[in-house]
Amino acid sequence: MKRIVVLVSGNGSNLQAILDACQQGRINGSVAAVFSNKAEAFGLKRARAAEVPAHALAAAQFADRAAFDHQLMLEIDAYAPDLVVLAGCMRILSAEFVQRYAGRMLNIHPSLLPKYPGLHTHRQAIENGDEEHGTSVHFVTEELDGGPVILQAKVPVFSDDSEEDVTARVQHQEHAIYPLVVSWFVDDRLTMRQGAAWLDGQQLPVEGHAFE
Ligand code: NHR
Ligand code: GAR
Repeated sequence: MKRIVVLVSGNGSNLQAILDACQQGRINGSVAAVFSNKAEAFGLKRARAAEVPAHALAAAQFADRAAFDHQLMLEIDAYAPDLVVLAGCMRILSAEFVQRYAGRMLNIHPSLLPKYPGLHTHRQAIENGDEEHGTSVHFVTEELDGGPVILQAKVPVFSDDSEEDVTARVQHQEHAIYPLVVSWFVDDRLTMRQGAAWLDGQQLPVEGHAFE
């Protein structure tokens, strides 16, 4: 059984989708531990409810970013993960951290990358009058939200949508695609090579896998 460590900062609904998929056998692995940079993150409660070890590390208790990331790596490595999953992790990770888990760290970002890296993606999609928005699962590299895309899901944006409407529509898709991509990884179908994502030995296009 492959071991997954999940990093959250907040609600943890994507963590929940992954926990559920593991429990239901849709992911052939288990969540070994959950870490948060916010002690109050609801994701930690979800982990404990699933009897998964849950840890909070407060950035304020470390001298600098390097010290925080170093401690986080030490604690993650104690669980010997095959895969590190960022699920609403709102803290930017250092190059050292990214290199340690290169090729075995995934993120879900709420936009159709390369559009809208960074924060406030739903607001930007609405303000720009986009008719289409979505979410992307990608390998994490040193370039923020710039690693190779594995899978995207698209949603429509309607003219009278609020930011909450769009967020809910996007998150509904996230809960379907993130467990699927994690299952590909734990089944050894997915790798990162030459700066690209590969599924079943095929290099994926820049927008990720396209379902037939
Ligand atoms: N780290 C690296 N190196 N590469 C990525 O692609 C990363 C990453 C860490 C997190 C998630 C990302 C997203 O999906 C992610 C991808 C936070 C911010 C941000 O600006 C931006 C992107 C993402 C996550 N955070 C503020 C910051 O200044 C918030 C302050 C804080 O708590 O750290 O870091 O959108
Ligand atoms: C998700 O929609 C994820 O795409 C986004 O935050 C939400 C977390 O929800 N990630 C980012 O914005 C990263 N900067 P969750 O905690 O309920 O999984």
